[in-house]
Amino acid sequence: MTKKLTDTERADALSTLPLWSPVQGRDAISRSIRFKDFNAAFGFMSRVALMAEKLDHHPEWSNVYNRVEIILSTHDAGGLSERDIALARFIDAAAASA
Ligand code: HBI
Repeated sequence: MTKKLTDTERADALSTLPLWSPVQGRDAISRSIRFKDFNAAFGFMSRVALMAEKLDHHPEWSNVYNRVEIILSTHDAGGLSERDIALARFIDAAAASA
């Protein structure tokens, strides 16, 4: 069972993830990314999907053409966990090199 981050752990983690925002009313974080075109967006999603499977930790996300909206939270923990922080770091790296 994955543990939820404490308030201090969450604040510390979020301070290292400036591109992510807390979600109103949920213990979750979100990021909206715009790519140059659909091909770049979907290629990014493919990379993240493979890593999500590897981590057994999956984003809540949507895609409209070159935009991808992502929310991360750990359903098993009922909130933000280390798994979300790890996936957020991978997402930031993948988006930066898309
Ligand atoms: N992804 N975001 C998220 N949260 C979970 O709790 C989660 C998941 N992917 C797979 C997963 N849990 C499995 O461990 C459970 O569905 C068995």
